[in-house]
Amino acid sequence: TGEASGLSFYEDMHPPAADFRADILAGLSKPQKALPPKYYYDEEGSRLFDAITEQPEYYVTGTELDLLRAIGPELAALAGKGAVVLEPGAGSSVKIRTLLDALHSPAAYVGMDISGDHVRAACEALAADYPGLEIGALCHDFTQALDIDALPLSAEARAGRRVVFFPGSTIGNFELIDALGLLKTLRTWLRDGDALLIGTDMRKSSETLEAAYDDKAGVTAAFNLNLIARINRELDGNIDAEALQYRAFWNPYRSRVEMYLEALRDMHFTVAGKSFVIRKHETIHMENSHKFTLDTFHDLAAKAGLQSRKAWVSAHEPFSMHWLEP
Ligand code: AVI
Repeated sequence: TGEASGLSFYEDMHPPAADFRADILAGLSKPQKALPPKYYYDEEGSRLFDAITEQPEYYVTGTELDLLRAIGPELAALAGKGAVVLEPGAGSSVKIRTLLDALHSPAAYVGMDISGDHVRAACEALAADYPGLEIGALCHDFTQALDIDALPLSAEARAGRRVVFFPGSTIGNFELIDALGLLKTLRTWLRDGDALLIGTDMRKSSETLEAAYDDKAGVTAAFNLNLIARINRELDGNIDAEALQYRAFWNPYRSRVEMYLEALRDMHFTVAGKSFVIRKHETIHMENSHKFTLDTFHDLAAKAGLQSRKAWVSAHEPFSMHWLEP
């Protein structure tokens, strides 16, 4: 435990370091080339993602925030007084503020992220605005086990209901088998009476979905090409980003938007000293964004030992929030 201004604690759980070079080389060596989307988020990538959330076609963020505001009183009633909010992958400060403002005198908030600097800064900013709230920050990879009982929380916070908050439909970016694994991991943080509050985007028309993931201003395309630029810069690569065309399409059979970069011509390139070929029209698979119905998500949650207590669906573009209990 180290002291940090305004924080009750900062703990570094030493998440295993990601191996950018090995992961990128492995992805480029697959028959269907694929890059892990977790590497999108360098400084420029995080800035571009924020810009995506402001595009008129990308309904996801605004819809979820409106829904969260609308259901605030119901969330407060379900959480009761003195809840402890735990947020894996602490991301959007506006969403967590919306939740904290809705709850009846929450006892504590614990933010966690794989980047220690990021989570510490985000939690310190929150602490400055919520001076009475016990706030802790954890450098942790939320796909790994975590013993919540071992956190240095006050006695009051230990007694509070735990509400794990996982907004943004981030769960949709995982392959279903990994989404199930993640739900099972989050399930281990919960005792009887605790809850997982999770946002999931829903199926809708292919037009709406394809526009949301390929905005007119080209921000999502730039977000994808930024990972190519990062590979060229950090791994001494020479991929011609100009010869890659971004494409997003709805796959109804797998209920997901799939994002690709397509080669406009044959290309030979090297990354970290290794040679690769990509043929004209061949693609690099960049990301998936799964879309659910209430039933498909509840089935997945049930497999992870989580039952739906309550679900809310936004009135406009359908997006759902779920209150799940063990
Ligand atoms: C972070 N995640 C929920 C986004 C999504 O909607 O799947 C990532 C994204 N990729 C392109 N646009 C948004």
